[in-house]
Amino acid sequence: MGPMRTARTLTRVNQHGGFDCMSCAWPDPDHRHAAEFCENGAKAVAEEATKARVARTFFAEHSVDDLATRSEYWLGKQGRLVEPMVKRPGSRHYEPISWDDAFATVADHLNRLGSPDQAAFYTSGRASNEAAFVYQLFARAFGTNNLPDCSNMCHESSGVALTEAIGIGKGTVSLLDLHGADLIVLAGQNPGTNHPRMLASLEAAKRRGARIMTINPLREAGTVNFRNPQTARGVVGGGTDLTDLHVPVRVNGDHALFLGIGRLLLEWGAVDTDFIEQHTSGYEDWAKAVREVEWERIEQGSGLKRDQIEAAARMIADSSATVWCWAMGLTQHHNSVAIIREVVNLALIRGDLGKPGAGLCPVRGHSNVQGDRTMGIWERPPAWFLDALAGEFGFDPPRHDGFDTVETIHAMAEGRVKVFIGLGGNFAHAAPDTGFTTDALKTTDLTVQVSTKLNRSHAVCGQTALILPTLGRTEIDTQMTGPQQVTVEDSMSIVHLSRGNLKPASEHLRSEVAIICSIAAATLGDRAAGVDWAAMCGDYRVIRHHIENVITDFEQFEERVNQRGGFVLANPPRDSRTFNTSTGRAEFATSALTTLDLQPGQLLLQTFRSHDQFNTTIYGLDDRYRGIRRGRRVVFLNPDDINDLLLAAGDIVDVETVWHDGRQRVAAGFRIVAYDTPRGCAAAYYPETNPLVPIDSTAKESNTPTSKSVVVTLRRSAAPHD
Ligand SMILES: Nc1nc2c(c(=O)[nH]1)N[C@H]1C(S)=C(S)[C@@H](COP(=O)(O)OP(=O)(O)OC[C@H]3O[C@@H](n4cnc5c(=O)[nH]c(N)nc54)[C@H](O)[C@@H]3O)O[C@H]1N2
Ligand SMILES: Nc1nc2c(c(=O)[nH]1)N[C@H]1C(S)=C(S)[C@@H](COP(=O)(O)OP(=O)(O)OC[C@H]3O[C@@H](n4cnc5c(=O)[nH]c(N)nc54)[C@H](O)[C@@H]3O)O[C@H]1N2
Ligand SMILES: [Mo]
Repeated sequence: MGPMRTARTLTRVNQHGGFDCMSCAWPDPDHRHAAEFCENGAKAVAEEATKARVARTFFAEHSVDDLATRSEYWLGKQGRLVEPMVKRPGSRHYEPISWDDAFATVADHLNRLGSPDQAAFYTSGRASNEAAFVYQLFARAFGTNNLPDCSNMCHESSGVALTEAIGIGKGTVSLLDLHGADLIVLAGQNPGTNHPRMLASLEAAKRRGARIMTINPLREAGTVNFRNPQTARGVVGGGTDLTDLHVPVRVNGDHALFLGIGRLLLEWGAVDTDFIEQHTSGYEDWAKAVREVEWERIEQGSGLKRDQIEAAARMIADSSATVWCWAMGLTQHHNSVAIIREVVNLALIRGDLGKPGAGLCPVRGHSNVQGDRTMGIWERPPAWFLDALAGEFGFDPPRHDGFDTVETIHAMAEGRVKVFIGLGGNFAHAAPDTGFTTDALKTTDLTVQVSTKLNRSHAVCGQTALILPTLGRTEIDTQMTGPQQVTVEDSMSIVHLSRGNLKPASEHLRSEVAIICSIAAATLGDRAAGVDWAAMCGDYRVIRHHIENVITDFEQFEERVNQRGGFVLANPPRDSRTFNTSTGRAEFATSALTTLDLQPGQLLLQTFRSHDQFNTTIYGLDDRYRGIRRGRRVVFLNPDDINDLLLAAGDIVDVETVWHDGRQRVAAGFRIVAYDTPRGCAAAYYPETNPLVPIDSTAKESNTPTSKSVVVTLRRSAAPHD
């Protein structure tokens, strides 16, 4: 970025009057440091503020077929997109197009569809509240609820489980709770890499006497050898252990583990009977079922010995207030909703809701993924939301459910969705079953990507394809009424402002809000006459005013969000132990234990992130916390499994999925790395492994792809290794 630009940019990250770091959704403390960002936040900022540019000559040189063969690392390194580009039917190259012609092209395609449901409007969780609100408004004014988003692949299981259990699809803790906790459980989460600023909170809690338990097939750096991530040296290198107890559960073993813990807590009478009586429903059924689960199944399912489970249960029984944190290690399995409901069950028997220092904490990924959902980016909108939209804007929004991410892919494959629009993200490579998804995207008439940088989704496109380059978070966004600010909601439901301070990467860039409003105006013409797209685009306060009128809890939005630090949305379970469920109580769930039983030679593969990537954006080829240098095609295995398979560390193997639909799914050329992980477990990086995740392998109820439990086999590779 250059030293001056770097200094100017990084000093504004997560500061009052600055921009919200786009690397994760962890909240900012009230008393901020001069450097309220981490190593990986700095990488995310540098990636956006790069001086490299993708000029029109680049597209003349590289066909879409050429781009499709390039790695995400190479694509990302080309720099920022600078002007709108179009790939026309029959052509293999993108060429420049004016903004007005681009908008007219989208409008023309949308208006030619037989039904509005033949279009899908995808959102990645970096979109601001303002962009998300106008985007869903446009989709619904156009006539569809087809609003798939990255959340469908991320915390959807948490949203479903929490809504059923406690009546709100969000976590119930604040930073103060975390700092005041007696015990913090980190299940299926790697904060050292993915939420480094969380480590500072964990350290603060620890200094006040909290204990920390990690539940993970891997001992992840940061929690086992902590160093303040806000110092230059980062996390690794002789620090102290944050973790008091590491529970090496096998991949997908959490349901069995939590049932085992529940059984012990019941046996020991370590339950908060007052809380259970006053605030919950379904306890007796749950307790009866849990008492009946045999220890043999618990041990076999979790991959843990009874004494290991007892140690975990003891730590929970000894805690007066526990914060339960989790992320993708729990949400991306076939039984994720059941797993998360089991976490909630444990929190309920311990009375950990609406109590200081305790609560549920699904740690969100994308910096505004929670806010986007609050703004109505949801394929299954509740009736009250649609009623409020109708009242505010005077049109009839569609009432039937739309498509989520996996349903959208199927609909494209079957020719039921013809136009795909992506507000950010990298659908082609973030979605499961790369081969299937790629074929599906290619059958569409039009794909539109609103993007800051080049990625695979620009190469895997429809007959006509548009790249609409947009401003990033770090950049000054000037509209008719002057510079604009946007708002975001973090993982703990705090809504606050974000304002970029860098000169835009190109004078031709438009903001996401401006792009959506222009497409909407071009498409809808006189339809939805109650919506003034130009007014919203010219002054984002107009959008916030509409949000205030439509969405509960946003009273006096403008005034409150302009207060230092923003404001916290209401959270009934946390604020008053109020539960918006059918019984008005927090609900226990009883779900049968289902385990994935592997045949000899099979392994359970989880696909996760290296320290040098943000989702499909690859910053570098190292993963230094796990000791990996210059390569991403590696597969981590238990040394005994390597022996049993008659292989050796360093061997190159092809990974093949075991699945029942007759399709072959292979990812070739992975180097074996011996690693401390339970028997039968394998791990490899996403998105290189997305070809292995079957499109129909999704979680019950949430339909989330099972990116953390793919049954695979390995065989010696004939492919060259990169
Ligand atoms: N730097 C950086 N920051 C990011 C991101 C990024 O890519 N890079 N991505 C953002 C996004 S969108 C998200 S959703 C979050 C993701 O944050 P994480 O959820 O931390 O991301 P993953 O790398 O998928 O790691 C999942 C963790 O779960 C463990 N795990 C896997 N399977 C199981 C299991 O069956 N049981 C248990 N108990 N554990 C399991 C893995 O070993 C790993 O430690 O981070 C956000 N922040
Ligand atoms: N196998 C496997 N698959 C997974 C996962 C996994 O753990 N394993 N994790 C899943 C999860 S948790 C998630 S959240 C999804 C992520 O899915 P996505 O959100 O779709 O993917 P990203 O890689 O975050 O998107 C990166 C692209 O966003 C664009 N971009 C960046 N900043 C901006 C901006 O400010 N505005 C706009 N308009 N565009 C911008 C850039 O062009 C960049 O290339 O992937 C999911 N897929
Ligand atoms: Mo995510």
